[in-house]
Amino acid sequence: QIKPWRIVAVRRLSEAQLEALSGMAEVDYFEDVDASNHADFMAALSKAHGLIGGKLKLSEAMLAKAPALQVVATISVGYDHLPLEALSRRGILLCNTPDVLTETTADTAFALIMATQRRLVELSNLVRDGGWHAHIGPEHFGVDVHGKTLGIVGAGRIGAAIARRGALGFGMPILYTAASPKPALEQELGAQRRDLEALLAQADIVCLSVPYNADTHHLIDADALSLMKPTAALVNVARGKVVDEPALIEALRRGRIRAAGLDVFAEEPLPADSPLSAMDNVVVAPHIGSATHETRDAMAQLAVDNLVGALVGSGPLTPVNEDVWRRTFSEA
Ligand code: 8YV
Repeated sequence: QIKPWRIVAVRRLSEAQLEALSGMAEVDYFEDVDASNHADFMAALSKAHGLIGGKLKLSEAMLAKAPALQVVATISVGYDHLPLEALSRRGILLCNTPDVLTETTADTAFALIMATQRRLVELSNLVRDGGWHAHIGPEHFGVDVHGKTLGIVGAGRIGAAIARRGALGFGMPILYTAASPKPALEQELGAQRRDLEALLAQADIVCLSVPYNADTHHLIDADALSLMKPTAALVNVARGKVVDEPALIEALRRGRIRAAGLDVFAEEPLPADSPLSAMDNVVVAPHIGSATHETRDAMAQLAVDNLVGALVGSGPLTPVNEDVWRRTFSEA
């Protein structure tokens, strides 16, 4: 049976999802792409109509070598790793996977908030290292989560879910930044909108959940950190480059802020010699925001549904550059 479509798939698809794609297209599947198989990947991409994968970096130079490409379905809600403007110029549809990961990522943010406030990793290591000799005293105490002021930088879907956990679960007053007011959060949670400077000065825990783009690059820099309370903690489930990492390291070293809980970093994987890995008041996680079995499967399924829907013409579920879909596909 001649299959009209060629698809390149990179990591994270289940057998069932791969079968669904193979039923309607020739699929070149790569468990991962690195220097050892990049030439094979580019050869496959040069013939591909669709590309699906998780956090796959696609440069404009790579795009230029994919003349038949029509749809890119990223298995992620963030798409800062993809050249959106170049894709749109080429009339290539980009789809992402919002919503299905919102609650899991908000759970991750709260796991970091709890671990950071209560020094969980540091004290777990103390027990493991045989350091628990006597009664745990003030030198090992953490600080409360309940009742503390939670500042959400970026009250989008994920930020709102974090705010709900804080307000409804832990009785936390909520401050938030957003391009426009969020009446639902204000009515439901009593959340109050602040500009960034005011939020940083008033929050006990500052949680970053903004998309990464030119406007949010190094949004949290040395000046921003200097506005925070010395007793405050910074939690980041957005993107590493939203924070000026050297400035954060300096602020932590000098005690300008008390602690940090980080799931994302300027360079990933985080270099083993990063000071962030060696500080007791910093909890680090390997970008596991959406990394549960259930959620990653739902994300991959949504990406498959996006890709198939766009190619067969029934339409994507969650397009990013929807105008491309309207302009290029729906008139086809
Ligand atoms: C993972 C994320 O990086 O969805 C995003 O934007 O950052 C995380 O969910 C993604 O799942 C990788 O595919």
